[in-house]
Amino acid sequence: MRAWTSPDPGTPPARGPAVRVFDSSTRALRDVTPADGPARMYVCGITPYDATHMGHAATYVAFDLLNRAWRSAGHDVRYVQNVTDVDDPLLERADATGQDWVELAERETQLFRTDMEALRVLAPEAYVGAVEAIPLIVPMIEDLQQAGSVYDVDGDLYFSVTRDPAFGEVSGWTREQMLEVFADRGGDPERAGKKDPLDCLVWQHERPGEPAWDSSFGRGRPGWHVECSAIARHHLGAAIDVQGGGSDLVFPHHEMSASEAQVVDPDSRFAQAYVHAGMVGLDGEKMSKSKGNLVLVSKLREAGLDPMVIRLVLLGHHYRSDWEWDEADVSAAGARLEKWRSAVAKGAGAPTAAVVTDVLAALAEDLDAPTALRLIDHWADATDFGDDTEPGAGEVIRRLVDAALGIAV
Ligand code: 5CA
Ligand code: ZN
Repeated sequence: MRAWTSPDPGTPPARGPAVRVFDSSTRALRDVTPADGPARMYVCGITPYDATHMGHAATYVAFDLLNRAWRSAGHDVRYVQNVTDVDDPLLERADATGQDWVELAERETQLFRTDMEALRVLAPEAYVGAVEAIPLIVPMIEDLQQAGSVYDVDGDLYFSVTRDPAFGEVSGWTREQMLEVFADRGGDPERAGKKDPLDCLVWQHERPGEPAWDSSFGRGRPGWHVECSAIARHHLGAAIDVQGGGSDLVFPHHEMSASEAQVVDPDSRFAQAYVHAGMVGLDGEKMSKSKGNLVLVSKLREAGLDPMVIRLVLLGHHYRSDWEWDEADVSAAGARLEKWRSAVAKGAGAPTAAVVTDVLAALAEDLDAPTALRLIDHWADATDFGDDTEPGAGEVIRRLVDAALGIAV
């Protein structure tokens, strides 16, 4: 499907260093310099209802920082994102509210696009819906069948997790930990007839009143995890650099999709790094559609808030930390943006060379946006205070915050 309109990625005033990010799988920082060719990144997209809340926005802005850090280091980036435009929660929401599921998904996906544009998130090269990907997903399930890792339970097809010797390595969790959350996160550990309670659905046969598509294993629809492994594999190949999403996807989603990919392509680890953004909360709980405690990007935009202020609020928290949306951060970010804008507008300003180096270094070292913001603050304060040593300093900083942080001043 169509992505959103990408902002100009800009060019930073200097080249940035090699990029390292925290890999959930090895629990260490990992150099994600692509071996050859472009960096390949797959980030799990929205299930299109109740979009775009601040948790979604924070996650996509985090991976936008990675995209920009790679570009600053001189790499091209192939970025792919999906839209889970058919799945149980979407169908349930459509049902509960008397809407057509296709219309609901299209409307919410469109809203998400406009929010991403407003937040100046670089668009993926391929933006792929689950429905349109069914012709890719079915052959992936056939490949899994060929590999002897799929079995039938009353017409539904399950993936045998034990067929991947590396199953468990993405999350590093014990079976007990996995079993504890599996049911809450779309799994069905209790279903009779499964070989292992952790096995996951790859194809669900047609249910009355639900959408279904033809396949070599009968009419039905794909399971969630195989959607992402099939889309990533088709658009990026068997071994990608970064698999990304929020930390709620570590298990089962990223564990399962990696295992499915690795069973089909046993010679490659699916992703070099599994990178996860922290959870944004509100009033002491994770912001989530199921709880309904949402702050929507579009609502704040409608109320006249500058999207760059929203982006600055998000960037003020390290992407890996869990944090709470707090109205007070909005006015602080507004003041910060004003300060930056007035300093940049002066033209001449405080020296920039060290600022440029340090901001790019902070972002290349696990996307440390809070440090980058403080460095820009110091420059703006010095400039505001009257330091006009460097002619054209404002333009250098404007380019820097545009390309590296996605902030238009
Ligand atoms: N469609 C699937 C991924 S294939 C999905 O998880 N959709 S979602 O709409 O629930 O979430 C979209 C993205 O936002 C995911 O990467 C998810 O991890 C992230 N996300 C969801 N809630 C939050 C939150 N409260 N804070 C941070 N990120 C979140
Ligand atoms: Zn996904």
